[in-house]
Amino acid sequence: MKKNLLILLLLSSLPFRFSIHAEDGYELWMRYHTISNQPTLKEYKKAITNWTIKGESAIIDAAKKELQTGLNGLLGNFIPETNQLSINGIVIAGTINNLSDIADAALKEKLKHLGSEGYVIVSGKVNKKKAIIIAANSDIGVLYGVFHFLRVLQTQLDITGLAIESAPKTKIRVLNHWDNLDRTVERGYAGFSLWDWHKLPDYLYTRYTDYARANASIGINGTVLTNVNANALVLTKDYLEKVAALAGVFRPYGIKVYLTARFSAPIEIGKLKTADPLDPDVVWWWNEKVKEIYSYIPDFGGFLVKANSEGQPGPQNYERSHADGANMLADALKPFNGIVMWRAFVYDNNVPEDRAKQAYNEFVPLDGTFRDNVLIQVKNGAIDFQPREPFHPLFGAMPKTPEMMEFQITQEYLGFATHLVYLATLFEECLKSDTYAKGKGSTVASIIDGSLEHKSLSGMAGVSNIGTDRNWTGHPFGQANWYAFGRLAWDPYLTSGDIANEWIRMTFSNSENFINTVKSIMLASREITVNYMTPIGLHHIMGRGHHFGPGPWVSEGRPDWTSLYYHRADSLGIGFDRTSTGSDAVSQYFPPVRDQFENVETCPENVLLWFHHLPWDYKMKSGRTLWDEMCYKYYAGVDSVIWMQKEWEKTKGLIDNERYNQVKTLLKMQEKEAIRWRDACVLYFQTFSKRPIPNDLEKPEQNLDYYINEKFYYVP
Ligand code: GCW
Repeated sequence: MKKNLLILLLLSSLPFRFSIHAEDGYELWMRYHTISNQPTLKEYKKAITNWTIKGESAIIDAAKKELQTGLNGLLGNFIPETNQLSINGIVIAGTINNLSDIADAALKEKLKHLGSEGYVIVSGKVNKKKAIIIAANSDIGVLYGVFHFLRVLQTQLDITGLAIESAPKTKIRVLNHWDNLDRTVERGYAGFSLWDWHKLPDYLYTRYTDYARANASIGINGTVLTNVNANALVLTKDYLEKVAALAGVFRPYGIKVYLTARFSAPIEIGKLKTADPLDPDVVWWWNEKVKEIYSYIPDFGGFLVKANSEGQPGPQNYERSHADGANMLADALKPFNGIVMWRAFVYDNNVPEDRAKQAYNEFVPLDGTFRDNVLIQVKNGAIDFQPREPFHPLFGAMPKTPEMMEFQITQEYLGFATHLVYLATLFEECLKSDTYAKGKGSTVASIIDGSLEHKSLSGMAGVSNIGTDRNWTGHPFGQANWYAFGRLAWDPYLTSGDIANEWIRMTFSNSENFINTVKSIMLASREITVNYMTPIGLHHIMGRGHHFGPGPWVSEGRPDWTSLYYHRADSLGIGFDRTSTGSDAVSQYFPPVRDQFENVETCPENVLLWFHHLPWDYKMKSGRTLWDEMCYKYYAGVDSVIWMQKEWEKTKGLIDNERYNQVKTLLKMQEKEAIRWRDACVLYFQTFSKRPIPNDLEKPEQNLDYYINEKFYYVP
């Protein structure tokens, strides 16, 4: 006993507090390790001596636990809970009702504008003693406020004059898990599904709670547990009991559970002959099913539906529209305040139309016909989560319907979990895009947060990158994408730089040196990936099916699943003509965006080949030919991965060796894969351009056949 004490004392007196366990990334951005900056620590210790959270509920209990754990960890010693309000340095949290004795008029006034999830954090005085007050209109606001306050400490901000007000700008902030009931995860690269259906409802891993904590800490308030390529089984009694158990774990963190509804469920598990949304028996069946779901999960969020897309059943199987299908489910959910998130990701291989145009063509005519508890969930781009896509033309084109964003956090098309790609810059680029739907300033952000058309329903979904890997996301930097998604769902106007700054500080270190280096890697990483995968607007040229690595030669199967369909390279040139002389997809954008894309002179070069088929010797702004420019981009991509490695090496010793080495190894792998991308693409496109790789660039080591014949087995 004495010996143990001695070891503990010794450890706590070390200049940095090394944790006993390895830095395996499990703690995400909620590490709460003791602040190593001594002046800051001293200042915080003076300002925070005690804490109290008023109120009683499961959410308040969660807030208490978090604040206690966070303060103890960050300040390096036990910070007691107290009932005594006349002490200096107390942190007081609660709903405004529970704080009515101490809250002044100004505070009450502020909260009036912050809604049910917002909060304020202010430095003030209570009984003439210095205090920090975290106040909200509801318990969940208190929990969000507590997380924000801990973030302030984790990022080592000044806490002397706190005056923070925050409220989410979107209402539905959900992760979409493409998790199957057998625990495989579609497009999942971080192990298996977190949901251990076999052991549910009885066995509840602490990981479920940590999942909820992590989400709540960034304001995520919902989770769709199951794959959009849905299995009706999850709607049966046995599974609903399991879902209810998970909902019970998530509830104290303000996270609602949603499920994917397989449109043919009435046939598959209901023994009906049809799933026609206008058939009275089908309507009855869904009404009963929804009632049953709410008997298990009283705060069930609703359904996410992928219908008539990539082989999924839907209303069109019965000659009904997407609105008929969505409304039928919406009516069943309405009495319980449930919602339907109906996906716009639809395209048909029997339709000769440019795939990029199909969602718009199908949905725009339906604007105004959806129930008020339906949101249309639109992917950021019209094709499919490519490294770079122009924003989806549907944004702003359905003014009478709430449109929510679907981003993909999991890196299906961006190198899986071996590539460091900070996606916040991609998200930001899309959110900031001006659709001109109602003139200048009609940004995508203003559409999905509902402000442009004064919508009360709004939301953002992120296809999750989380799995059973110890560090949750496979690549340690995958955590940043989960984090950034949550922060942007809360406030789509945040910048990727500010988010990176927060995340680095909380996840790794507050050392300015470290932050600057790592932030520059993160902010550059997405463009680097675009360069070695799909520069100048190329898209969908990944390996067949699994989408791992390059596959510009993929040519068999349904046309819109081939690469040839997208790059259209021939002896004359390359690119998909989507101007008025081609598929005319540009016409789906509002002017002046339409004209900007239509005109080869004004079309941004980073999406040039998305909209134009251009000759190999087309003159780029750099003065180079298109062919040369393409080569330089591919080579620059690889060179930049080497640059990322050199930068990362500068951080050795600034953080723990475990994560340092892990990232180092992954960057090496990324280099290898970037070279494969570069060489395979340059060699393949060269068969059309018939031009040499510019002299100052090294020649590929392998020939094209080598890359075409490479086999990858059991790619996740
Ligand atoms: O990106 C594609 C994926 C599919 C996915 C589909 C979708 C869930 O390759 O795996 O299916 O999009 O978003 O529905």
